[in-house]
Amino acid sequence: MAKGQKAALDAAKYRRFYEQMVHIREFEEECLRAFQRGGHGIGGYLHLYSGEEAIAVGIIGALDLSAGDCLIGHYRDHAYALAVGSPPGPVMAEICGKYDGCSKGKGGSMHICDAERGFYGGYGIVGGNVPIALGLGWALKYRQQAGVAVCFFGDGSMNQGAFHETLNMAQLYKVPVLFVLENNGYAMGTSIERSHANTDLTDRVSSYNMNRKKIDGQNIVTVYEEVSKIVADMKANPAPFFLECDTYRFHGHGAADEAKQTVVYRTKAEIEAAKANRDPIAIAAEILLEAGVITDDDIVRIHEEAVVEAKAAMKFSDDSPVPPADELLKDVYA
Ligand SMILES: Cc1ncc(C[n+]2csc(CCOP(=O)(O)OP(=O)(O)O)c2C)c(N)n1
Repeated sequence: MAKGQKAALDAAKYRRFYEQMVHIREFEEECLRAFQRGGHGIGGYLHLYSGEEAIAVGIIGALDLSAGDCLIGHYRDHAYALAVGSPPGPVMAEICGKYDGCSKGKGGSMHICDAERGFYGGYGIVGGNVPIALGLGWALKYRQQAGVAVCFFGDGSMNQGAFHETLNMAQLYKVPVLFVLENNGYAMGTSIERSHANTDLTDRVSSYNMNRKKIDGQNIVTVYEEVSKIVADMKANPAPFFLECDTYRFHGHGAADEAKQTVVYRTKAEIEAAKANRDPIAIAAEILLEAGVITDDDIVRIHEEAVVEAKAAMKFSDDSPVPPADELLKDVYA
């Protein structure tokens, strides 16, 4: 649905989606501030999802996690955890390397996980989660469960050999994996023009004879409605699907390149234009206000609640101890 179009929307559902997007945004802004001021334990990696929230929220909102649907992410993974309903405190504590984190502080920002809620984790190796998603989908098929496995990845993954082996096998064996390309235009500082011989990335998978579509990843209504249809079809006739979501990331690749991104690979004007015209939260606000789903007061209240929740998550993390030394080798498999 385009901006400005009136539609009857499920008010409770879309209010919830809007809240989730704002909560994810504020949670990550709190992470960035903590990274920049230091002292909270966020060292090394911190990859923020700001600008891409409608994808995680719309897609996860279209799944039935309690009935077997599941997902695996890549390293830009905080939003997936929050969207499946992981409590923000343990997610923040994990990002900060604390003992009350969802992986006891051993995973960090790139490895948030909540298998009980169907989220099989973030993944630090670019493209490494793609064959694992095939295994998740295969398990559903093998057990004759009517679910789908969702795999989120960026355009960088599409230049890995394992990506192409996985798509070929998924289509050959009709494994119900929804492959979700979050195309934000860059892999670290490399634009798709500099790394893909064919920049039409949906067209790139045509050789696998797989159902595929490209959508606007900034519009929560589009994402939710399209994915609801796709998932219903995948459950009726198990087969994989490739979905390209056109999106943009507002921050640097990681918090560490926040300051130098505009010197190295993109202009400040490009980022500012995306923030002004392609912010999924602003787009949702406009659509939902017009549809009468939320009010201006709701917007203010939701934002304030999100700020309070993010600060409480950081306090939870700050109050948590660092993992004790005798934990170092526990739960470590490789
Ligand atoms: C196998 C492998 N090679 C290189 C890296 C270093 N690396 C980390 S993120 C990244 C870029 C990935 O970009 P993309 O898949 O487009 O995801 P985005 O950051 O845009 O969400 C690279 C090359 C890695 N983590 N794994």
